[in-house]
Order: sequence, then structure tokens, then C-alpha cells
Amino acid sequence: MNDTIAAISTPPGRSALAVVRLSGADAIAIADRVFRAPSGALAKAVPRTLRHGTAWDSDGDVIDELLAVVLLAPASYTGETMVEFTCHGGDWSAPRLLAALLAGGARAAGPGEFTERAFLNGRMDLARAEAVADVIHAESALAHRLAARQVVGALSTGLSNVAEPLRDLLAEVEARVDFAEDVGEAALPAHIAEGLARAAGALRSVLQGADLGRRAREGARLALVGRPNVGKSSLFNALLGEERALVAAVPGTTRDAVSERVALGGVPVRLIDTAGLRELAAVPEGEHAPVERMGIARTREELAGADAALLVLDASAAWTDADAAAWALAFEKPCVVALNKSDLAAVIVLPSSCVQAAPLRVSAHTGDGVAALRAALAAALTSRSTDDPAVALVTNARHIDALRRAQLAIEEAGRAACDAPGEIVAGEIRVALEALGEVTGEAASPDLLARIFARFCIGK
Ligand SMILES: Nc1nc2c(ncn2[C@@H]2O[C@H](COP(=O)(O)OP(=O)(O)OP(=O)(O)O)[C@@H](O)[C@H]2O)c(=O)[nH]1
Ligand SMILES: [Mg+2]
Repeated sequence: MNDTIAAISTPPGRSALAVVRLSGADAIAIADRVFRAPSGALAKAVPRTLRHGTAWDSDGDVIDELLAVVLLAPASYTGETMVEFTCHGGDWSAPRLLAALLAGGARAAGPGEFTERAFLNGRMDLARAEAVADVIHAESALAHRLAARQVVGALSTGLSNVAEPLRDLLAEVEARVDFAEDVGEAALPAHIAEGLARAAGALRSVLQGADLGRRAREGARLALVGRPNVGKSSLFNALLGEERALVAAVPGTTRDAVSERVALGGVPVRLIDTAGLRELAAVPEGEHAPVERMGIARTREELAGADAALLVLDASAAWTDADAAAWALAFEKPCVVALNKSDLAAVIVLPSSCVQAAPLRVSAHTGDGVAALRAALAAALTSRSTDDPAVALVTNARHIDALRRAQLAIEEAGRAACDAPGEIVAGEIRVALEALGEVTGEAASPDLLARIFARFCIGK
């Protein structure tokens, strides 16, 4: 990996500026083949100081007027000597500059190659390197906030709080195993089991946020439910801001669940519109009845798989048994209640047992109350823990899997520490450290690394 790589780090197309980066031992020499400045060669430049100059191609034609900065190894993003150029945006400046650098001896960087070098040079662990990709790919404000915390090392710190004590415990258990071979079997002292219990507890708190982390990345699943014709599809469209689902005055319009991604108050959500719930026996007989019954079964499935429910009621109609049935189902999940059609004269009277759910008055038709509903849904789908900047939520499925394996191994080691031979305890601790190492990258296979860095953009 000692060759010098170059890439354009900004997206193609018209923009004010573009960034082209070089990293590797020959970065300065290659840059000086292209860059000219009144203040002299970059080889003589003060590191981390901007130089103003011009770039030239091999035909002696000027490419652009630009700025260059030199970063000396190891104090750079990659840990290698780097030169970063800021030239003008557009279709030509950066590509021509890159071509000149390649002609000057650099190699075109692959996806994520700068970050891969940063990882290989010990500038960041794997969890942080992956978080860089998550920052770039974040699809919501919340996902971005959680990824950014990991870039600055919140997860890495949380994990080293687990791994460091485990390493100490492993060293002690191994020493005792060696010693026992000389003097005969000896039980492990109680502080080993206690230390393992502490490590398990620390990991458990890291994992606790995993479910929330997954929602932040993939979107929480929110099912809109209610009896037929209350305006679920209308409200679904109002929340989306587009006419996605079919709306009609006939009850039983929605048959199949329709889902769309949307951000509610910065929280990514998969919104699911469902078929109206009614007693299967109440479905009017006719050629469409079997389809509606299938739709109702599908609604129950969607609700079971949802993180939360939005129960929709029709404020302009009387409370019915079908509302009561929908209510009972919806409240098996965290649930927000919307009183829709509040633009019409209010008729509904909620049973006293339902009033404390604090229903929100909305109108899918006029849009009244929809902003407040969005905020209430966002609040219901997150929790205070996402607001605490010190909390690192594990958002990555690969991390969650490895950490769960580490958790099991630590618990196993804790049980073994009470009565099993020291070798068994040491073996389980090693399994746990190995699993933690898959997240930090200490124990990541080249194959895994290749897959992870392939997710990145070229130039990062
Ligand atoms: N006045 C008024 N009418 C509404 C409002 N929301 C929906 N409607 C009307 O109520 C009827 C049913 O709306 P839908 O959105 O199809 O209701 P749904 O709950 O999806 O119905 P199903 O799919 O059959 O379960 C339509 O005629 C809508 O125009 C509202 O806020 N105010
Ligand atoms: Mg509908």
C-alpha cells in the first residue's frame, strides 16, 4: 500500500469548489509536477498552510487556479503524507487535475481507500471508519447524529471500556492456569467472576440502544390502523406530502398494505397504510369480501411487526365497536391516537377509559394538526437516550451481531469462573475479545475489510 493514490473527493458536476486529494510517500513530489506557485514548490511549503497557485497539464496548458495544502505523515487523515487541492467545481477542473496527477505518477484510488489506509495506519478503528461511511450515507438527521457520534469515537470508547478489563482478566486467568499446572488445581478467586459480571453489564448497556440504533438507520415501522373509512389513507398521504395511497368514500378501499419512507421530525420512518379493521363477519358479502378479509389479516401482521401504531378515529362519526376493537389491537404497541376529520362537526365521544391517551385533532383534508401529529409520532418513536450525546447507539447490524456473541461468551465465562477449570474461562474470554475485535477491526479478516470499504465513495 505504499503507492501514492489520488482521487476527486467531491461529487461531479457544477459546484463552486472541488477537492482533489493525494496520499502516499510521493504525494508532494507528484503534486509539485503539476502545481506552480510564486511562493515556490510544495516540498518547501509549511505543512497545514494553504498555498495559492496554478495547476498545469503535461502539454503545458493551465488547468485551473487553486489552493494546495500539505499534511505530513502521520498527522493526516490517512496517516500518510497528503496533499489536498481545492480547485473550481464543474465538469473539467477536477477531472483534468486528477488526470495530470495520474500522469505524474499517482494511482487512481479505489472506493474508501483513503479511509482504509487511515484504519490500517491506526488513525481510527474499524467502528469509526464504518461510521464515516454512515455519516455520508445517513438518510435522516437522527441517523446522521448517531453516526457522527461514532466518528468521534463514542462507540470505540464504550467498547474499550469492555475490552480492556477483559484483557486484564484473561492475563490473570492464564497466569493462574499456568501456575495451577505446577501446584495442582486451584479455584479462581471471586474477583474474576465479579470482573466478568461488570464487563457483561458494560456491554449490555452498549447493546441496549441497538434497537433504537436500528430504527435510526432503517426507519421505525409505524402502522396506521383504524376501522374502515376513518381516513387512514388520507392521513398517510398527508404525512407523506403526496397522494400515494388510494382514497375513496367507500369503506374497505385499502386492501393491501402500502408503505413509504418518510422523515418525521428528523426521525426516519417506514409508514404503513393498512386495510381498515373490522370484524371479519362485518365485511359485506360480495365478490370483494375475500380480498378485504385477506387485507384485514395483513393489517394484523403489519401491526405485529411494527414498532408503533397510529390509531386513526373519525371525529365526525359516533364511536363504534369496530373502533374499540382497533383500539385494543393498536395499544399492544406504543400508540398515538389521531381524531381525523376534525374539519367536520365533532360527533365522537370517547369512552372514559380512552381519554387519557390524549388524542390529537387533525384533518387530513385541511392539514390542520398534521404538524403536531408529526412531532408526536417522532417523540413516540425515539427516546431520551438518543438525545444524550454521550450515548453511542450501535446502529450497524454487523456490530450488533458481533457484540451479542461477545455478550454470550462473557456470560458463559462468568458462569464457568465459578466452578469450571481456568482453561474454559480463558477460552470464553478469548471468544469475547475476538468478537469485540471484529467491531474495532483488531480481528477483522481481509475479506470483511474489503467488503466494508467497498461501501465507501471514491475519494473518501
Ligand atoms: N372531511 C374530511 N374527510 C376526510 C378526511 N380524511 C378522509 N376523509 C374522507 O373520508 C373518506 C375515507 O378516506 P380514506 O382515506 O380512504 O379512509 P381509509 O381509512 O383509508 O379507508 P379504508 O381504506 O377503506 O379503510 C374519503 O371520502 C375521504 O375523502 C378529513 O380530514 N376530513
Ligand atoms: Mg385506506
